[in-house]
Amino acid sequence: MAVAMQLKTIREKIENGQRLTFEDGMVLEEKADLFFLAKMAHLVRTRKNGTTAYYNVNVHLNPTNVCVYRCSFCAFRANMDDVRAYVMSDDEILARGADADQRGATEMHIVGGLHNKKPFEWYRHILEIVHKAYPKIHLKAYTAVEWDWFQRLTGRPIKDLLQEFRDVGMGSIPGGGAEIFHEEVRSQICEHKADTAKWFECHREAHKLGIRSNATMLYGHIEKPVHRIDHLIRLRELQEETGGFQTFIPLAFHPNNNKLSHLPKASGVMDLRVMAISRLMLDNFPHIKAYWVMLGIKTAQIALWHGADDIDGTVVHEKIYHDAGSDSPQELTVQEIRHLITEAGFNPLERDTLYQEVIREPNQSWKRRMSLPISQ
Ligand code: V47
Repeated sequence: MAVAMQLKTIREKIENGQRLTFEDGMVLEEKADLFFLAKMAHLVRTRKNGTTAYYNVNVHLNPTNVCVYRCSFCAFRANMDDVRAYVMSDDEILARGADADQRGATEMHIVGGLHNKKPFEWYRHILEIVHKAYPKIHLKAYTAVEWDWFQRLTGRPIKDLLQEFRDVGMGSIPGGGAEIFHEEVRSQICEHKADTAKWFECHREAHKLGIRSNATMLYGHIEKPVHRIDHLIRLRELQEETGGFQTFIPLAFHPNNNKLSHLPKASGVMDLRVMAISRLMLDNFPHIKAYWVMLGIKTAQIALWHGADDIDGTVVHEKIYHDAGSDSPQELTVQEIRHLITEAGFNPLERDTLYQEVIREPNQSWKRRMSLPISQ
């Protein structure tokens, strides 16, 4: 079929709310120009989220960078005897909680290395102390790779571990560790850590328990278009089964200080293409996030016109990307975030981790509005 005809068929499917196939995804990757992708992704984005662009007020906590794994893309990890190695004390962790509370953060995003010597109880203890001191802050904690590690440490089913950690304060699961699911790539960039089946088992079990999660895709390294489309379709299939994913976050590979440093950084066009194709293929995901720390502020702003409806949050204390060479600032103020959303032509709306609207009181306190203004 001629390209124009193929794109016309895809356009009609999107306009009629029909699902795109793997082959359609490959046509988008290989034959559609950016303008076509932007137009189509914007249609879907507007259908799902109107002119709203979500953000939140959040703080990151990476309790240790010591990690048993050696993923080739990672600039954050350290060996136990590295000068860069650190392990946060309880006091330092609680100070981060106090900082989050003082900033009015509604979320703490907690992920880190898999420390050679730390028992799984240490990871649970972190949630316990933060939740006890700051119960209002939602703890989005530990990626599937960490849950898999806890299972390896204890020999217990992931479901039990999820329940146990939920009981002490875990609220939802971040989307990291997904990288690229296809074995041809996964075996080359993160051979030893949780495999694709484990990643999906963890998210499936979480969803079955009513725990929401996110999903990511690390692109712009050695993967090919076929691997990206395969990745998106696998996620779409689990979402069809459970409905437990909230947000998809495409993560551009940052090449500094890691074993893939010889690779070039993804271009702005590639960032926007991946964003738009993700919006189009993941028709059952309510949200697509343009993570400004990774994309840079300017690209994140324009990504709102390429399918994204969320730009993450104020993100204080982020380390994983900054260690890998991100030149984004260390944090954005709420005023800056609202300005960049408004300037792009969208309506900023502060959400909590579960996409409930956050209402700020003049006295600095905040509360969650229990129903969303826009039906998903
Ligand atoms: O899994 C690590 C990626 C992820 C590099 O759920 C790198 O809301 C690029 O998952 N270049 C962790 N990427 C971050 C993550 C995340 C971020 C923001 C929001 C959410 C969410 C989740 O970071 C890892 C890996 O894919 N990563 N090193 C690097 N050099």
